[in-house]
Amino acid sequence: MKMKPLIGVCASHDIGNRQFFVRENYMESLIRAGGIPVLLPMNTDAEVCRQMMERMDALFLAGGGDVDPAYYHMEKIPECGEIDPLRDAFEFLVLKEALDRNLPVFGVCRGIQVMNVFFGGTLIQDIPTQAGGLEVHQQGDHYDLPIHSIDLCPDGLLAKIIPEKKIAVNSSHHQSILKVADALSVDAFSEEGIIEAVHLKNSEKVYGVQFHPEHFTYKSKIAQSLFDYFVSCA
Ligand SMILES: [Mn+2]
Repeated sequence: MKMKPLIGVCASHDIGNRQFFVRENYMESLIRAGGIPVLLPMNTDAEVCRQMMERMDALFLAGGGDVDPAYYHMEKIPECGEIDPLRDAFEFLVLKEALDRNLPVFGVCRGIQVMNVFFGGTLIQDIPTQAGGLEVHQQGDHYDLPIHSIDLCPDGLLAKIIPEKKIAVNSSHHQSILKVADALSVDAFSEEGIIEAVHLKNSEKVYGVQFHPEHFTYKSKIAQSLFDYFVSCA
């Protein structure tokens, strides 16, 4: 039987309790898609990160806290969340290693933001403060229910994976992309113009979404298809 691809997963970090952790539904969605997800332990040893990605077939960037605005050359505003220097440093290291190897990369929520900052874009540090008080992007609970819709750009990668013009999504983010990196192309917007999906211009296997499809995959083919497509690229 064909060996299933190994999907390196950048997960979360409980700094106080010194634990790495990951939401089960990310792992379930990746397994359902035919991959074997592997939690990557955060570290900043460049050689360890290089060898880690040498063994992986794809990189998955999960949701989490805010990227240090220093990475996009902006002052941190008080409404920006707590930052995690280890997670930031680690994810930028493994993302570079993955791209150097032409591996598929899929980013969710913080993942799309890490991707945009990596390629030179900037972020809205707090949507309620910096984007006119929009509250709809933080639904708080019931993450397997949609809270807003997004419009898929007709020629975008997302529209290729999901053959729809508009889909309903959940939302659990207080940050989003401000300036899109030149290397990235926007694939979906919310009604108010919040960027909800991007992909790398010269690659159809590097992409990210601002919503959380992992909460829907148990019941939605559309949500699962984002993971299926990713693993099929690996
Ligand atoms: Mn949203």
